Amino acid sequence: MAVYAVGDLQGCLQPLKCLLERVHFNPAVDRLWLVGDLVNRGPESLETLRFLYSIRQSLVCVLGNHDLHLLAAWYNVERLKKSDTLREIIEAPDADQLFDWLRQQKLLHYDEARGIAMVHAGIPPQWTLGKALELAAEVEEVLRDDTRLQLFLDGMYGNEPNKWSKNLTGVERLRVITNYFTRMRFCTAEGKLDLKSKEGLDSAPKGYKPWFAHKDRRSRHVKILFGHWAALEGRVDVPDVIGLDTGCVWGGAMTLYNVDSGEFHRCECADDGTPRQSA
Ligand SMILES: [Mn+2]
Repeated sequence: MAVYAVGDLQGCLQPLKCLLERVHFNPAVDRLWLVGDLVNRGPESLETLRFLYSIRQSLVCVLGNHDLHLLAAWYNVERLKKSDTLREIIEAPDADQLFDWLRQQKLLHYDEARGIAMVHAGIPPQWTLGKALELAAEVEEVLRDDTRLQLFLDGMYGNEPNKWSKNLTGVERLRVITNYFTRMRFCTAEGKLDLKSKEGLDSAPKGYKPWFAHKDRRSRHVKILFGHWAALEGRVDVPDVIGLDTGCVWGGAMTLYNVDSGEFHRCECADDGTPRQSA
């Protein structure tokens, strides 16, 4: 049995299949971990979700900002923007099944035996892994709760509050937790978020750093796999923090990481999300 983790798919199904063929992925024995942003922007969001659903017994997924946006658009189609490529999913005959599966997924996964966590954007410096798991579970519970889900999705958008406080309640509390796990790039050592800066490392305002670069980060003793930040191109330079988004949907590559051996594989992505011949 092998465990493979793959970066942001964003509806690019062919590069995913290229990677799975490369490692002879066998869903009967192997496991596939996904860092989220399964859909949107790429050419085959609906087919990607259908494929993932078909191998759901072999998957561990965490949700990204685009996945949550899809859930919100499912409840309120007005949420769709021009650049979104999600309408085909909402209008699909099997949409209910796909949504029910999607909302069962986590924001933070921790494999205790391996000592490895997986999250879409990151874990803010002021949270231990234990705290992060506890707060991720609060949002995961709401995602599965029919009576509270829509209220959360309607209130999910926004950049405030920009810092965690244990006194936060209701949708503000859920919003800041969700922003840390699914949208964060830069923050201060105390975990104050900057959600406005562009992706480039030189765009951080004074006092802000990539979430993983704060040296007293309280989750630093755990290995963390994450996606979301294509501009890093996988270059993180912090031991035990592995960035897997290599910008497939932007004409970059899709990256697969063998969680146990540490080996990387890449399939190059053309602008339309189809794999190019690659070494
Ligand atoms: Mn993302």
